[in-house]
Amino acid sequence: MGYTKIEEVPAVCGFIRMCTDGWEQGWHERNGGNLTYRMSKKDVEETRPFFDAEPREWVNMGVQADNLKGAYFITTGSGKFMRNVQLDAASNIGIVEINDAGDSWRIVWGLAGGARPTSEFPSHFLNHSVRLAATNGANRVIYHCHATNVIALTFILPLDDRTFSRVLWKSMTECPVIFPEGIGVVPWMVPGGAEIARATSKLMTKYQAAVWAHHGLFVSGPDFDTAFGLAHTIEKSAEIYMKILSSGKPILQTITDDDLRAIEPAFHITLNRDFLD
Ligand code: 2HA
Ligand code: ZN
Repeated sequence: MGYTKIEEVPAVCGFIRMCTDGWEQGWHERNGGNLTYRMSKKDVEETRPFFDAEPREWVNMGVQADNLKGAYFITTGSGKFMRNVQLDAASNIGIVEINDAGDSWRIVWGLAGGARPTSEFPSHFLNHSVRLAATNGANRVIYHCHATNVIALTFILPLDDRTFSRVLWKSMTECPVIFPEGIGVVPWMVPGGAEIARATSKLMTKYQAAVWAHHGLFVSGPDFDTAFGLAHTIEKSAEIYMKILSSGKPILQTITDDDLRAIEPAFHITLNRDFLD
């Protein structure tokens, strides 16, 4: 309690840091990518002293979730650049409150000058709902980035969950430990709409992350470190695979399915059986 600036509140500080981290990775050209965080009661109490005297008008989202009625989110702004968040939070990010019907938001802080939440807010919102249910309330972060090598892979691999999961598991040893359930793949779709939101949220009932073909990566997590770490791990594994292919050399050895099975007892994980030979 008693923060002098909203940027000092841990939730806001962590949110801003993640925007900068993503920018520094090269995943957020121009206004690419977006981030949302479902606030805890403590986060809301710590930021409330900075809320506007009058909240702005309610805006219907075109999607609805019972388990997010009355929730508060920190969100990046539509058309805003990740690289600018650290310089001017109030213009580039904001806090929105969800109504009692779970179908509309209103801005209570930030997004100055008539800005609005990210164009992908419907996708983020539905996926918060799905991941909240799938993790018994643990999930708080949804993050979308234009991860370069993940996008590149969607031009040369068949667009199915099994192929992507196996390639990523086998390109870096700790990947199966970090996403043992695998990863989903969404075919090319128009960004920002309810259709991509629904297709993604269907996959996120069983995965922590989904690839958007020719577009980017969509990940979830309980906190900023874990969500960012997941995106970073997936993108790094994709980068290694792209480097292997780009070398033009034949692959002499790889991680086998037996190797994958051998990891299970050591790390107390169970790999998705549908993705093992
Ligand atoms: O420009 O990345 O998917 C923001 C986006 C939309
Ligand atoms: Zn995007």
